[in-house]
Amino acid sequence: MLASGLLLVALLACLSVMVLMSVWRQRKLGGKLPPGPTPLPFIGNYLQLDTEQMYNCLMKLSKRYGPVFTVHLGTRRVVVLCGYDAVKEALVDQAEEFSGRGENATFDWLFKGYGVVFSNGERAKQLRRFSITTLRDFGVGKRGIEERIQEEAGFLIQAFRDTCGAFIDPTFYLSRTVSNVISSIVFGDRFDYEDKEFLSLLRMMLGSFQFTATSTGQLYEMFYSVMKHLPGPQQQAFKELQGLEDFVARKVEQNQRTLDPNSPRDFIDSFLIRMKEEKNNPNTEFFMKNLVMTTLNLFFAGTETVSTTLRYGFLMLMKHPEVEAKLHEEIDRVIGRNRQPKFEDRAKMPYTEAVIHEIQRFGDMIPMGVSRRVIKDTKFRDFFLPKGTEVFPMLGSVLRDTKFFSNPEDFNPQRFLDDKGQFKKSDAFVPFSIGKRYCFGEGLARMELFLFLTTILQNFCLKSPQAPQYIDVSPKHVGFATIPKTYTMSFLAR
Ligand code: D3G
Repeated sequence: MLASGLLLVALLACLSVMVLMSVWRQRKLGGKLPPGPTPLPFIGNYLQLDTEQMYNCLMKLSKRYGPVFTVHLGTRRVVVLCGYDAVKEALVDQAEEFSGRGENATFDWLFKGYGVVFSNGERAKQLRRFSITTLRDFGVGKRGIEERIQEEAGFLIQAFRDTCGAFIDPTFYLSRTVSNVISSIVFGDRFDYEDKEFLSLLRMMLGSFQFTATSTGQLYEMFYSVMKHLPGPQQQAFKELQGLEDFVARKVEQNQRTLDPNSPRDFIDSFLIRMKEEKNNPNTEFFMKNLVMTTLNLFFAGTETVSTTLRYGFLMLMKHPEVEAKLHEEIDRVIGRNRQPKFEDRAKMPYTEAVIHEIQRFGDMIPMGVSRRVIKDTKFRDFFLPKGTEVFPMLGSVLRDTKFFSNPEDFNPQRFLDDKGQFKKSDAFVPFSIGKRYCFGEGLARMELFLFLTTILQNFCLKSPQAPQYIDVSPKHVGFATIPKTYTMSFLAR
């Protein structure tokens, strides 16, 4: 009895010392966590949030608590950064501290910390460096990939011609074309547009990407530890992600059987060769799991983001026919009808450049960013963020920051032009994020957006079954991603 009493006192004393020490450490670092609504046990701030519109709810909270505040998504403590200043001060001015990766419950179900996108520390660093170098080796940023994109654009034009002006849902036309560019790099070849397996992979990417944007997808971000065991749409998303992993794993096996260490055919081969080189390094990050997951990262991110942007872009252009007309004019004047667009043309096409920027700004592909994490105890403004704190850089709030973009809810390419009609950069244009973990596919994405958009408009007029005033460009879902409403359109040969 006495012994257990003493043990209890000792335990309590220990606990108090630990609490005091952590308070003292916080004081020493100056300040405390950013303010925010009081969380309840387990559900956090669930009662203050609406999973149908997480972005809007968080922005509403920032009106009350300021541009830097704390929110609890279930048991996840997240610091939210709103507006250009807060996001830039964190991701750029304190780049090292904010370079960790936070959670994405849906994708983490599959990736479990492996691969280049959803990983941390030395793993993320090594895989990022390898990915960038290897993409370059396979022509990214050079003529090689430009020619591949031009060729693929040619196949898309033919596919649209074959529709003979019928109204179609452009989703898979665009995703097949976009996906074939990254597929050529990671798998060494494009898929045939009639390939049934290809279409099923594209459905799996679209399905799981859309899920992260839905209300259930955002609810899953809060309560994944319970929901992963329950029936619901999340199980379908898991099936799709698993299907994608299985496909990549089969591709890797095929490559292994036919590998020539002296001449890598694709990203997978290059990774296999690096695995051999490092097989005696006990700390290597170049092993099978990272190979499969990194390849899937590139395949997925390289497909879904650009193709969703183009799909949203066409809807915006049909809503604003005067913008489409000016694009046609610039394309006819600078490129003409008799040769394929090339990336160099961009320098002479400020209007097109402005439209692409406005499509990306308005489209707001990843509104809350891919979540980050501070990798050490961090003093930020007057606050203290303990090591490991998750951070949401609200990219959408930067893309709509009124200090940079007036009437940000309007689609207006003029905002990216000066009074002489020259292209005007904006520091708040951050669809690829900023800082140490910005999107390293940015260069490839920009080249694809320019070449696909100009080649399509060189050959077609866009036609909606609805009059412009009835076209709804508000998103279908906003969660991890922004997803445009489903629609049909026709491509009329010019
Ligand atoms: C999704 C699934 C696997 N790997 C990457 C993604 C993804 C979607 C959007 C982005 O990454 C941002 N680059």
